[in-house]
Amino acid sequence: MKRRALLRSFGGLGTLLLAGCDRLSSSEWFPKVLEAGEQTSRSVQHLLTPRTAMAQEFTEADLSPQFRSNGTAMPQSAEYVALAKNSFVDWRLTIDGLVEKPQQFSLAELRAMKSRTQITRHDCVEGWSAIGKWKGVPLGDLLALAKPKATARFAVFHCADPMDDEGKDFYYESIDMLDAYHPQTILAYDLNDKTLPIQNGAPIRLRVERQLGYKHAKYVHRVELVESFGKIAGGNGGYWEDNGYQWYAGI
Ligand SMILES: Nc1nc2c(c(=O)[nH]1)N[C@H]1C(S)=C(S)[C@@H](COP(=O)(O)O)O[C@H]1N2
Ligand SMILES: [Mo]
Repeated sequence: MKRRALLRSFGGLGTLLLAGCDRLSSSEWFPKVLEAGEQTSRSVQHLLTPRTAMAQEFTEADLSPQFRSNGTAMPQSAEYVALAKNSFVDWRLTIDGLVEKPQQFSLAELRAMKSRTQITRHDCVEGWSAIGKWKGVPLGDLLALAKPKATARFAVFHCADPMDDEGKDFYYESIDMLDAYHPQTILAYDLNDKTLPIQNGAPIRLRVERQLGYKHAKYVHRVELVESFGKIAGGNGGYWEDNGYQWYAGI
């Protein structure tokens, strides 16, 4: 009972903070869920941390001469090779799992949707950075169409590139719903004003700008909403996480 009362007053504080933060909206953003009262107290802890801030954006003058490729440069599955051969005309993005309305999108459909363009710096833990211009669909817009269930806590990105010789252990990644709805979290189809090259994740790759390079899943073909990722692959929420890297790779 005590705890609930505390949470309630904390929720009130969140609303107050929110009201005072309207003017900051260009540098910070707040998910709509904050206005929903019931969820406010849970989200207040995010307000008190910098999770809602925008990643730094750069100008054309800052662009790296080229955006290098790291990890997989050409997925080896027969399915991917066939899709690539036909310019991804037959490729589909699936959004499923804990959603009311599972969705499928062709590349043309994604390109016809409202887009976001951002020039950001990519930081790889292997010791290199590059500034690139990304254009794509905000993941939040796609999730809005799929209508996540209340139990959905993470978005899992399933990729087309197998990481083992048997072709079974595919690259994957996951982020929480706060990052999923962040305005700079996009599924990018263009890099530096050109169609995203295969070496950088064609036909679409995740940009989750407040996290390190390995979170930016390339060759994404399925976004699955889950309550926990414990039963997926090694159970740690990502290919590199299963190999000892941090799940939350914030910068
Ligand atoms: N599917 C997939 N996504 C991936 C990787 C990968 O090997 N496969 N490598 C990750 C790592 S470690 C980095 S630094 C970036 C590299 O992106 P780039 O190839 O566009 O430079 O993609 C990330 N996403
Ligand atoms: Mo990386």
